[in-house]
Amino acid sequence: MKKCSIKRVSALEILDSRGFPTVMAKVTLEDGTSAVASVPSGASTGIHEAHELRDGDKNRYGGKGVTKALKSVSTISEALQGICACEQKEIDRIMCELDGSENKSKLGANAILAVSLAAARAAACFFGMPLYRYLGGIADISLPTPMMNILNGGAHASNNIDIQEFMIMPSGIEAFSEKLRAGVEIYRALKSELSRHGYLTGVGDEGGFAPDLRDEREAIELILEAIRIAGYNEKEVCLAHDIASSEWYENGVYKLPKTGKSYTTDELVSYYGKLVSDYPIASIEDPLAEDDFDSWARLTSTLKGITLVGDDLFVTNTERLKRGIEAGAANAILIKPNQIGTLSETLDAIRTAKHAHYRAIISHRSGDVDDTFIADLAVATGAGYIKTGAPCRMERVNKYNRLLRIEAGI
Ligand code: 2PG
Ligand code: MG
Repeated sequence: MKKCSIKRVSALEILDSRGFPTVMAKVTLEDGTSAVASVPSGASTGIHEAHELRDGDKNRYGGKGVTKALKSVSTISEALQGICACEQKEIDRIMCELDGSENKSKLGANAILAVSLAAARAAACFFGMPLYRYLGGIADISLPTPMMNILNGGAHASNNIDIQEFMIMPSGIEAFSEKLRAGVEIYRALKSELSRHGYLTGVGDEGGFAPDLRDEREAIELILEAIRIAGYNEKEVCLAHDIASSEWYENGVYKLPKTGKSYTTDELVSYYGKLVSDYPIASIEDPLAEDDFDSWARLTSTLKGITLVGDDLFVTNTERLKRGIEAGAANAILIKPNQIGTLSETLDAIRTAKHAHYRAIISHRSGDVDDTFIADLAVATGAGYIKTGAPCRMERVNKYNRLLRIEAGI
């Protein structure tokens, strides 16, 4: 038995940032090294995501308990005994085979991913390496630009705004710490601006403000004003949105649940054209529904120069991504490890994207955890961008703080 072989895997039901149960797994190696990893959970989930196994017992956490997933981890523990923790592909292959389903519905992607990530972390600890170094090798380090969601709407807030995310992207600023500082200063300026206009400054699920506003244009204008007040310009900081439009889509029509407006696909395409010509918007995520590859392709050839990010469209799934590349749908993919359920498949999707010159943006979930794995993943893969919320609420800020430590080498 090698010292780095897996001795046992255990798991615990912990809570995510919304107070819902989630899975933490602990991988212990033969030499006594151990590491834990926890998995996040989405609210605006794509229908093609890997399955998150929940108990469904309404008497416990309203059905959201994960004790079945904990049982899966016990099954996984037996299957992984004696496997070297640095054999990530083998570990992930064994778990997928053990599950045997299309979408990890038998063991649960939440159980499988927690183990997959904890195994990688245990291997990094075993070798005494920082996680990003273990995952990325000796390549030069490049820190990602944060895409900070400073105003929340859609499924992440109970305000009257249908667009899910209003992000700022300090891509025109050099160092990560300075990008972060710009984000924080703009966030603070936005808070003052909102108060000055008499709006509430409570926050949504991802730490962005969540006031009732006149409409999305007012939200954008308040953010642009905050950028200016904080002393930055549009070359340094631009805007990005996650529309999360699959949440609106019903029988060929986009019906906005909060405002009651409705759009056809064509109307929505021209709406985006107008928005990007009126405002410094660099990136739009999920502008169209998750299965409409044709309209996505049309939008991608129409909105030249704009990053169009497939989240629900691709669900971190290499096969769906390949279909998109073939069709010319989108030019970027959002990477959420829990959409696919293993680290190896996550890395595959990133590799496939890079190969096709699609941008890969590493992302948190709206229900996140006190685990910073995605920060190391963003550095290790040189992804260039990370989406991990506002500089507010510790499950968001912990990723930023981890990146500061990596940048400083501390
Ligand atoms: C998204 C994510 C993260 P959720 O849609 O991109 O911001 O939200 O985790 O609710 O799917
Ligand atoms: Mg999204």
